[in-house]
Amino acid sequence: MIPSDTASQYEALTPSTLPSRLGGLSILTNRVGPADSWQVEEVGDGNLNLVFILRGAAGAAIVKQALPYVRLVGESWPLPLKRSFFEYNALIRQEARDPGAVPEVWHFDEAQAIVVMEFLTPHIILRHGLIAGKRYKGLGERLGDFCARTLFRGSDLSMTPAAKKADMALFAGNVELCDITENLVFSDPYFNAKLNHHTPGLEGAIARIQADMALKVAAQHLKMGFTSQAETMLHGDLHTGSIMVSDDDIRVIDPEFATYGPIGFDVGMLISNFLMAYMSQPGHETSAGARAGYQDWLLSVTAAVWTSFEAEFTRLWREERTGILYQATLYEDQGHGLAGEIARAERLGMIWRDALGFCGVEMHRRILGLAHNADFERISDAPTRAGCEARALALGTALIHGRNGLTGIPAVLDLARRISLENHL
Ligand code: SR1
Ligand code: MG
Repeated sequence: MIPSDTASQYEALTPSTLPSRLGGLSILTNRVGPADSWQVEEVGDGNLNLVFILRGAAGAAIVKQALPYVRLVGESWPLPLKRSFFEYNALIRQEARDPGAVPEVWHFDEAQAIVVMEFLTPHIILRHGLIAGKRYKGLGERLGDFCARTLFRGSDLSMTPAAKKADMALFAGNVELCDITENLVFSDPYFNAKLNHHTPGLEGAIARIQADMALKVAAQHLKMGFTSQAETMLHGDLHTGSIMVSDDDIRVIDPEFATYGPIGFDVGMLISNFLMAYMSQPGHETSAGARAGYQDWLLSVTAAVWTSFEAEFTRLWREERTGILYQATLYEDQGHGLAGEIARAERLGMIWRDALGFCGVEMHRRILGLAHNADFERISDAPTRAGCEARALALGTALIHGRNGLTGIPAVLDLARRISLENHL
């Protein structure tokens, strides 16, 4: 059942109250040690929640608690605690659909909007690693597999109609977080919205975007896809800040924006964030061209996300197509396996075109809207930052306009390489 908000019982944790409030949880005392050994640190640097690292005599844990408002903005923007319920439900489904991809969930308290999870160490947020110029083996491949498994297995290609419809109904309750995406991603960048902000020097690039009527039409076509193509359970906020990495492990975190939506949404958001990391690199290099090799690596990761997604989606299509869509009874069982393959290729083409559009709007909103990316924000020299951001904006526009004509990932990489050499201020 979708919870109503239980704000009357709710109380935000603090490092000093956490041991007395959670010290009775046997899952924590068993795995972390007795509460009198706990040391607690609040480390949340995201836009919405409290995140505590809890260390004790026997181990460590993460305690994540939703706040009743948007942390980035403050109490003037209330946000329901029930997002924690959607995060918990998404995490357990992602674990079932792609075992080992997300942190292990140890405990969920709906009234207090708390999820207690495994502490990932020595992991860091992927975005921080990309800013530092670190490479991670198998990164794009693992993330492409994650997208294919969670998106295929959460859809009518795989689930029973009853289970899929029940999950659609459940995640349809995540209204307020969808509302954030609907406004911040698909509308705000295309007019002078109240919460927008930008690097000085981008005014010309912004004027071009906001005067581009075809772009405003395309953004709303994409928004309609997001609101109405209830194809699968999305992560809903799959950027490089929602991924934790170590040298030999990759995990996806923070699915509180989970909702039913188009398969291409998560794939497009993810690719977008790698392409923004690519465009931001000149702002992080210590001498001109020092990050060129690293930029090539980022493009290879971008390519691997798509090619691995495509390959794993294809495998699942051939081996696990147990849902009500494109049934084997219509194709393979009639000796029409070729039709099944044509249907798969056409479906992947639709996902690809959707993904390119979502990729473009994500680029625009991370530079023009409320919530920016550290990839650009950490560039201290404003003219350099503006130059990098203007190239990313131009790439976003080209992807949205060109989404029906860009026939494969090599064409996208060529476009990114070309725009990275141009001045778009
Ligand atoms: C008000 S929340 C802004 C952004 O932070 C989250 O991580 C999502 O990306 C959201 O759009
Ligand atoms: Mg998040």
